[in-house]
Amino acid sequence: MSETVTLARHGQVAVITIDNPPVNALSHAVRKGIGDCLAEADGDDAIEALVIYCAGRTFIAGADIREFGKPPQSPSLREVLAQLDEFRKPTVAAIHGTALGGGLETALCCHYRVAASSAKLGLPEVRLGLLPGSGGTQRLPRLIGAEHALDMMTGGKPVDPATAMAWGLVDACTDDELLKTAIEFADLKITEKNLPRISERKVANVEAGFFAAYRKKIARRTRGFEAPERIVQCVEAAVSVSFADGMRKERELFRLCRDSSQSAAMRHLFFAERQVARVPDVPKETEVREISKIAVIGAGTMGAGIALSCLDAGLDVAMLDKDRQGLERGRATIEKSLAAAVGKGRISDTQMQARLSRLDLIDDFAALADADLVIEAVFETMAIKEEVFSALDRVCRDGAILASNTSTLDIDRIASATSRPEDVIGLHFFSPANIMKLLEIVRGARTSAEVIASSMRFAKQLSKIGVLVGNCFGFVGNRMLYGYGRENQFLLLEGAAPEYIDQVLTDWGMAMGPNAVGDLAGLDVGYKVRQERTDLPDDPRYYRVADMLAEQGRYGQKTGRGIYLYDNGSRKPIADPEVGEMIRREAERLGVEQREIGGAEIIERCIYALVLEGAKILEEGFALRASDIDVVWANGYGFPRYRGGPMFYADTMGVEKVYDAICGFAERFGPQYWSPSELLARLARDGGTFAELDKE
Ligand code: T1G
Repeated sequence: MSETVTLARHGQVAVITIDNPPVNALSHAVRKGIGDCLAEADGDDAIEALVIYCAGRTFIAGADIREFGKPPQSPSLREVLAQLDEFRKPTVAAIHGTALGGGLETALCCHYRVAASSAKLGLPEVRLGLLPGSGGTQRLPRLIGAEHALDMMTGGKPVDPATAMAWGLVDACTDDELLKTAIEFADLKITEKNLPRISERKVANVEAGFFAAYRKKIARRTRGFEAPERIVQCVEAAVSVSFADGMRKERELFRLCRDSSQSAAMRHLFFAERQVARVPDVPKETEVREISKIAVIGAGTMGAGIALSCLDAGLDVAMLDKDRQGLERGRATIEKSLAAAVGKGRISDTQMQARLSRLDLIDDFAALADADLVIEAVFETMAIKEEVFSALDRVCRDGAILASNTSTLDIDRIASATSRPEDVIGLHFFSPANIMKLLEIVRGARTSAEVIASSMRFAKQLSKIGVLVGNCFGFVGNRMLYGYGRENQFLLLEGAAPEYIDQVLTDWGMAMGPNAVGDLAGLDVGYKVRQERTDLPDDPRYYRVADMLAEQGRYGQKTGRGIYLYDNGSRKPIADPEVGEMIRREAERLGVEQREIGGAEIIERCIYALVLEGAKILEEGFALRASDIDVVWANGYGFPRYRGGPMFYADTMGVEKVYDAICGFAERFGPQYWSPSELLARLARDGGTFAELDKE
């Protein structure tokens, strides 16, 4: 018995307790400890039943992801779970917190499962580019049927105990004293003659054509992603071959996933999304300010979305707009979104009403006096923002945090409109603000460590991923987006059809193509930003197509026409031959020669433009780590998680290969946009990677 895993007797029932903070991951010590305790319990006749329990905040949250890529250490999880599966005496898993991955697989090897009503149970391996590799793909469908099992494993979402009870995944649910309940449950099973062993069951009947239909159902959301298809193959084996053969199939496919670049990319993001919270000059013990009263200035799309995000997090929100109609529109936007969530069963009507009861509509700045945090979301015009911040400076209490949701404007200039620049910060939300997980936290030159730490914690309060970025134009995400969008625009002039560019990039893994994104966001938005800029390249081709469309009032979905057409309110883009002809004529006028362009060139020019700008951002110190840049693009711009983010992708392709391609583009298209950064040249020359750079 070790410190990490102990065995204690409670009458005839013994309890194995795992204590491996922070999430009881199945490290080597835990696996060995469980195996030793099972052997001891098996040999002790005074023990008639067994409970597996975890100390701390959660049941086992899975295999220890940090052990991946290292030499395997015996016993493997499969060996320990085989020992548990064959255990002769009744075994009960007592589940609280999150029983995930190998944790749920451990519970599935027990005869029974008792869960706290607040627990969550899931097999989220797919989110790491993996599949449940310790029997989960074989046991889960035997217990809850093929469809529920596939939904859980290909989606990766955990279920609550009520659902789990309904599906037969847990045998009892309790509101309190979980361990006591589990021991009593085990006690009652001591005389049970036919202990239910999942490995001996069959999967409930599956209709002919089920798997073909299921593959069709998930095809769109899993395109290019290997793990989901392999999970389907495992469940097909669970239905068609013996348990032992199914386990062999699972092992074979698990190894393919584990050793794939897709899984390496997703494990990279898993840790990168936790690393963002570490800011070298803002130590963990930095004092944070209590944030419970929020004020949002501006009730437009972004302001209402930000207010809703705060309401969803249980905060009180005062939303201010200069006119009553604007306020009512903002409230209506929030109500509509909440009603849609009720309709989808995401929240109850009571929860919707509770959120609305915490929303206060105000039209007087004086009402902001007691706000802990004010988030400005007014027009993207510096003059207006300076006016707002000067007013906030006059009315807000000392210690209030004053944040701007600006997506590009200079935080230092906004801060200079106040007498308290140390309390000013950028909180750049991504639309829709209540859905997108990314929050760019923009530090100004004088933003205090306390305000940064408070903002990082605020991101967690909203269940968002807060990435600290520097105050350059466009910060990190949008600054990189300009290069990506620029190449799309040039490719249009050079003869690539918008729908072809979008198809190539979505097949590559982007959630949406750049042209569909432009129509979704509104071509007028980018147009207005470009009108405000004084540093645009002296190049008539630069965003010329987007400007032409905006000047014709073709803003995109909001006007029914953008680069695509949209049939009365539909969001489905339809290619518009008129636009194709317009681009051709403009290319001719600009002297741009049109030609056939292959998919590889489209991907390299758009994605390497991201890598090049990301390297410059790192070099200039506007991002703390290359992995932070990956987190921004995976959570704010639909970059495929199974490619790890632009910088991880460059490492995967080989930095030298990317550098050579960029130098080739510089020769072909001129150095104006493709002059390689010093950092990129150095990494290419020394055979370095962005991952190693982050460790320096
Ligand atoms: N292994 C190692 N470390 C882990 C870990 C894991 N499975 N899960 C979390 N951590 C660390 C995390 O890096 C962070 O460390 C700290 O714990 C707190 O995490 C065999 C092969 C459990 C819902 O995918 O979803 O089992 O930054 O900040 O927000 O078939 O962690 O403090 O140093 O996320 O409260 C399957 C992954 C693995 C679950 C808690 N399991 N974890 O969330 O805290 S593969 C998973 C989570 C597997 C089997 C297969 C979440 C959480 P640090 P946190 P949280």
